[in-house]
Amino acid sequence: MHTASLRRWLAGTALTLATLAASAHSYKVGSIDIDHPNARPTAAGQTVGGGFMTFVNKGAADRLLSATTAVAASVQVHSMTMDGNVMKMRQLDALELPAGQTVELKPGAYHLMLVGLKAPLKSGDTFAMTLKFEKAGKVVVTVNVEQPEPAKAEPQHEHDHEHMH
Ligand SMILES: [Cu+2]
Repeated sequence: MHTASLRRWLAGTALTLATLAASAHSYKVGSIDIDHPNARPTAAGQTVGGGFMTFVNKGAADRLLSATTAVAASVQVHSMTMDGNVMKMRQLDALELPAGQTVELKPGAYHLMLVGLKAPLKSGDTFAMTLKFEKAGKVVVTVNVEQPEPAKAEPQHEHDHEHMH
């Protein structure tokens, strides 16, 4: 299911991780707080991109059912796990948001995959994304396109990803 352009996207995300800074912004729908929706800039010709944010569920268990945006043909919920040295992505039907828990979407873990980008995402751009939760309902968030700052010290497991490139 994954293509060369996706591999390029992964190469970009392997460098990232620790960021969180300047332009933090957050939203609230029902009992769910949505913190700092962001996406990585993409190269010309790249048709997929990663979307990230943090969900803090202060109420009963809920699920993120879908996400849509005008900048991509579709948005998929993906999980990513290491199977030995092989990074595997899997499309999920929904993202589980357990009661009282925080679920962080970030490179190398759960993420939103923007599929069929209509134009490259440029650092500094923003775009709207509609999130639909099973219980909390719909909310429109603004996604910031950000070039992550280089991590000062990469977590050890990130080095494993280098074998992929
Ligand atoms: Cu993915």
